[in-house]
This record gives sequence, C-alpha cells and structure tokens, in this order.
Amino acid sequence: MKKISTQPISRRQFVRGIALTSISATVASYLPSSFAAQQMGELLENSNPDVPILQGKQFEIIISEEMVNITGTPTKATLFNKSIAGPTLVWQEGDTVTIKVTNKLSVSSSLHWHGIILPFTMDGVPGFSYEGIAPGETFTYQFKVQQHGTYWYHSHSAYQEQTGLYGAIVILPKEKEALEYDKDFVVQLSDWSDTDPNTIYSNLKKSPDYYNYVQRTVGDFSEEVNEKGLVKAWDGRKMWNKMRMSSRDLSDVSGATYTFLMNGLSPNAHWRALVNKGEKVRLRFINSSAMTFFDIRIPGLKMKIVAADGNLVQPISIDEFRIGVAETYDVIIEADTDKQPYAIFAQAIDRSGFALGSLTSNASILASAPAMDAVPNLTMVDMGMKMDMKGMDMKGMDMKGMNMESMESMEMGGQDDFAPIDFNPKLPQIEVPRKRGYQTTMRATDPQYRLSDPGAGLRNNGRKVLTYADLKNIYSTKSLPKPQRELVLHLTGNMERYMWSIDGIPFDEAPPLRFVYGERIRITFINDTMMNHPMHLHGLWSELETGDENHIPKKHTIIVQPGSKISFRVTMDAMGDWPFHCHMLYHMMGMFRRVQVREA
Ligand SMILES: [Cu+2]
Repeated sequence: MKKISTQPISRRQFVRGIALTSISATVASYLPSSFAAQQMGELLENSNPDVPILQGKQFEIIISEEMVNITGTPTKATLFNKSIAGPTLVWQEGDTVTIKVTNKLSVSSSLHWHGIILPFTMDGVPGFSYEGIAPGETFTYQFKVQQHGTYWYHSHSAYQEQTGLYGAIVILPKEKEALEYDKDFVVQLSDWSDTDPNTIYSNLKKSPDYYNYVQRTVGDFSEEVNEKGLVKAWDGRKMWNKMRMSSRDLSDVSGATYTFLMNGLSPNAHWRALVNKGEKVRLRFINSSAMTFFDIRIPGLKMKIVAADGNLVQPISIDEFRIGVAETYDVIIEADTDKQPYAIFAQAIDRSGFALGSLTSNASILASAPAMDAVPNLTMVDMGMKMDMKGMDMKGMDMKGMNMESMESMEMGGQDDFAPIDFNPKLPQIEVPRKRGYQTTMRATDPQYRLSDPGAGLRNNGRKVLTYADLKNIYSTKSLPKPQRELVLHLTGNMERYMWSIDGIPFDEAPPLRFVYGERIRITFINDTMMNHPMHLHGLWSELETGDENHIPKKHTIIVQPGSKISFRVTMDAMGDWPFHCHMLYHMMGMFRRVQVREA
C-alpha cells in the first residue's frame, strides 16, 4: 500500500482565515502531488491535503468516531481513516484487491462499494451479504476488479453516510482510454449537518417541511378531497395558492441545516485545483450526499462530459449538468488560469446553498461564487398529474388565475388499484403486489418519458444543460439482446407523514423481486411523487433507454424525475441477493426492494 500525501506546506496559509474543515490541524499538507499512477499514464492529483490517496492491492481502513469542525462548531463524525472524505482508493482493473475494514465504533457499521461489479458476498450491505461489521471486528473484502472509472464507497448502516462515511474510488483502465488530459482530480460533493441524522429524520417525520421554508400541501389537499370531495376542497383560489406553494417542493433537507462540501471542504475552506494554463484537466465528480442534488457549472468554461457512472460516453460539450445523489460524471476542461481563477460551482437543486471550489494557477487566488439561480418552481409536468374536470360542478368557482391548460387533467389519489399501464404489449409483465392507501397520497396519472428534460430549475436557462438523452455509450449496443419480461414499479409516498415506498408497500412488508440468472429484464419506474428519486441497483448494470438503441449507456444510479417514467434494461448476470433502492438517505428505509437472482 502506498500512501501519498505530505508536502511540508501547511494548508492553513491557503485558507482565508475561516474555520477549517479539517478534522485536525496537525494534518498539514498541501500541493497536489502527481503520483506514481503516472507510470500507468494516469495523473491523479491529491484533491484535498487531508484526504489521502491510497493505491495498490492491499488496503486497511478503520472506521472511527472523530470530532470535526465544518461550521465552527466541533461536532461528532464517523470517518474512514479519520478523514472527511475518506481516502481515495486507486485500483487497477484486473487486479484482485484485498481491503481489511475494522470497525472502531460502538455500533455496527459496514462498507459498500457503490457501482462495483463483484460477488454479492462482498457487496457490504447488512442483511444482504453479511450482518455488518460488529464493534471491534474486522471484515476482509476481496474481489477481482472488472471495470474502470470513477466510483465511490460508503457505509450502508443507519445514517452513517450522513456523518462522514464516504470516499472515492478511481479505477485505472487495463487498456488506455482514448481520453487526453494532463491532470486528474476527484471532486467529491457531500452535505454535512451538525445535527444528528436521527434528529433530522425525526424532525422530518414530525413535519416534512421542517427544512423547507415553503409548505408542502398537495398531499394535504388530496386528503381533503378524499374527505370532502373535490368541489368543497377546492374553495376558490385557495387550492391554487396551495398548488403554488407546493410547487417549491424540491428538497426535504436543505441548506437550512446542510453545509455543502467539495472534497470535504466547505465553501469557506474552498477546495482548489492547481491548474496551469493550457493543461487539460479531468474532473471526476461524485455526488456522495445523503440528500442533495447539485447543478454544476464552471462559469466561463465549457465542460466535456466523458463518462457517466464510471462508464465512458461519447464526449459532449455542455455548460451545466445536474448530478443526482450517488451518480458520478467525469468531465474534461481546459482553462486559461493565467488570466483568472474559475469557480467550480455546485448549487443545491433548491438553491438553499452551494459547494464551491476553484481552478486556479495560484492557490491564493480564488474564484468567487456566482449568484445562485432563482428557486425553481415545479410545474404540473413535474407532478405528473391530471386534473379530471369532467363531472365537476364548476359553478361559482373563481377560475381567474388558474392555469387551465396544465390543470385540465389532474386526478388526486383515489381508492382504486393502479390502472394497468401498457408500455410495451410485446413484453410479458411481471406481477407484483400493489397497494393504495395511506402510503400513497399522490399518483402520477399522466407520467411521461422526460429523457430530454433537464429538470425543474434548468429548463430554458440559456445554458446548454446535459440530459439523459445526451448520454451515448461509446461502444455499440446494437447486438445486445432485447428484454424478455418487463417489471413496472411505482415510486410512491405520503409526504405529510414522510413515508416512502414502492407500489405503496414499504420494504419491510414487501416480498423480494425474483429473477432467473441470465434473463434480460426491462424495468420501468413511474414516479408518483413530486421528488426526484435516484434509484440504485446493486451488483447489476442498469442500461438506460435513452431513445438511441445503438448506444445505450450503462448506469448504476438512475434519477427518476418527479411525475415521470423511465425505463432501463438489466441482464441478471450476478447470482445472489441485491439491494435495489432510492439513494436518498431518508427515503431509503421504505423505498427499497430485495432483488433475488437464482438459477432457473
Ligand atoms: Cu427517494
């Protein structure tokens, strides 16, 4: 194991007099050190002086509780090897890696390798591959690395991911990628709170809008409709006011409690990438947040997207991209840093704050953050709702100010079962239980594929924004077999009670989803809620249907936009039990399924 770190320059001199993000001021090292990976044609830089880069085949990781000071208030964190983020692990494709993980917490912990293809016994999820790592115990992971690109790892126990248990993985390719760049940085984003995550969750349970300054009311309204009927509940313009208020519903947990970090550093501590004029730079963006989607741009620069979730895509030049929780994107940029520093600006989707860094040729010259965009409004499209005006008594209602076009076909949650939705009559549908009831207060009755929709807050903003429709596998997917069966899953919730589920059934009441080893499945999600859900299937690739059959991109995490539907294909080529869940930390306990792959 090689530990890359210290150059005897205190990073304090680079921090402009504001509370350090570091866990200890004694870890004082700076200046990116191009390291031995260069031998293999790679140029990974030390992203943050306090985040070591570990490279090799043998690794030792210790999980412990430490004090950190992100905001000025010392707070307990759980950390890998005492750093936030955890160490960046550099693997070589084709190697067998061995990682010994010791838990020094007083509670059970775990380490999951996000997006890594491995035997299910090595996946690291309590209740699936093992029972977790007990206090004082060591678990040894060993598996062959069969892929390359940008990934990450995190705890899969309780809310430990929120309190600092995440780190980056960079896997060097066996054969050189057709990418040209001179420098290489991990840009790991996360959301930090000084509040204990158990408290955050209980606050959400008590009041789902606890961290959202605008009230959440559509669900209230549909409950009212159920009780009183639509006409009475309508009450003139009251409903419209409610709809407008609810249209601000973007994040459950916001900058009201979160400080957004880039490579473990707050905007004040300001991460910086030292870049000289003329250098091409690869930035490996990883969203390791518990709950935050970010919209990322580098004002004044184009970014060339070259990989999504670790897999190479046909390069596409854009101004901005949205990264969901758990996704990764690799971009290549070139900046004239002699002229000025450039801000790496990652604003939270609800504009309640941002993570910030600089590309600069001089570590003491930093870019300032641009103004945040306006708070986006969700539209009826985002709600995927229809308003059924037929049979309604319209007399005496004040319709002024109503947007009839978008309201015309909205239907609030009813008592019926889900209407059968026939996406592809040629595919036999997999039967799964579905429930209506208190778990499901919303329902998208007109969900649309929105692959070319950048999402609320990014539409028509004058910038070229990446969409899923832009993601094209660099390899041809023409010869891949067609799916044999289809599984349709509804993402459901009761926002007033902060309950999340799939098909109205939370994880602890749901039977496993059973598949036969080797079969090819089409999975379609319908998002009945007003929130984005980043859906992550462990151990198996999710091949996203973008509309281009010949270049289907492979992902491990797929954002299902509010009120939309989206489809992807999976070859069930890995035996065992696999978690399949929303990666929003506080949605996960309900919006979760066990996937079982077995021999026929
Ligand atoms: Cu979710």
